[in-house]
Amino acid sequence: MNKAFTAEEYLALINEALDRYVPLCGDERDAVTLAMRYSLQNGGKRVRPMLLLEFNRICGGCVQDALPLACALEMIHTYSLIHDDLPCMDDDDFRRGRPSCHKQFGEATALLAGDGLLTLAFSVAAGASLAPERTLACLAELAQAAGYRGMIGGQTMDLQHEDQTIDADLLRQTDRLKTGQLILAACRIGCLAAGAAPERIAAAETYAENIGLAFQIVDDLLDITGTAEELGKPIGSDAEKNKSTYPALLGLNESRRLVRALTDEAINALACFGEASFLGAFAEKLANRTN
Ligand code: GRG
Repeated sequence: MNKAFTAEEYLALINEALDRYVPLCGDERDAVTLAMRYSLQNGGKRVRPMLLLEFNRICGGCVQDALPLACALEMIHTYSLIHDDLPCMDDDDFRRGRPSCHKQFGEATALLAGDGLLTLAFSVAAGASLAPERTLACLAELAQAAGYRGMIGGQTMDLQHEDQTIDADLLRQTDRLKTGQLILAACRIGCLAAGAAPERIAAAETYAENIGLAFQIVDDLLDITGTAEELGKPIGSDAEKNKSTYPALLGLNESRRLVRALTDEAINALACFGEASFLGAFAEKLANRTN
């Protein structure tokens, strides 16, 4: 297996590569480039690229080969956050303690910055130096996860149910797409890029589905029990927007119990990888995060 990385090492690698992919030089000092960089470098946790790189590593892949795919996924995630904050969507003024992209650059530039990141993601991913059939499989995976049957599908369901109380099943279906698909894509692409065996891909899916749902429940919990300082945005926005959330439907204690059970399930799925301590600790870290 290739050399192990710490979360800090992955973070530095990802941030440096993202910086390189959206350079600031000469003619590129335009508002859209500035807005793309502003949102990409917003102190995000880089959850998705780290998952991708670590699954790739434990399946025998090389970090430098998978790095373009990891950055592409983070660009798609960042585009989704820029568009999600727009007035026509969630209308949020703050993201990670700073004005959201449209507050800083205006709506038209924010819209274009999101579009720019989405399209750049595919160009960067296509440049991954893997066997062509692996690159193609990863591109298809990215498109599916981000698309109308994936994250956009989840966002659509979310908008359809605005100001309605929905049951936990429908909430779960929405989040499985809206939040879950990019997390699933991270784990699957990591495996696909390394040519992993089907049983390992299946185990990565089980891990992803469990941490994906736990991630969303923690997000809902933090909007009630977190602090504005740590989250970088005001708390209580779900209740203010009348959103159906796990704590609202199931209560705080049951939501916390569910996060624990999902995290345990995710960790159990790692057995077939042998040494997977990073991913076990990562699942715990996500369950206990404060931002
Ligand atoms: C607009 C096409 C389109 C999609 C938006 C992802 C999404 C769909 C909306 C975001 C709404 C939201 C807050 C969902 C909760 C889970 C989530 C994706 C949180 C943000 O991800 P983090 O915590 O963010 O990984 P950082 O800032 O760390 O990158």
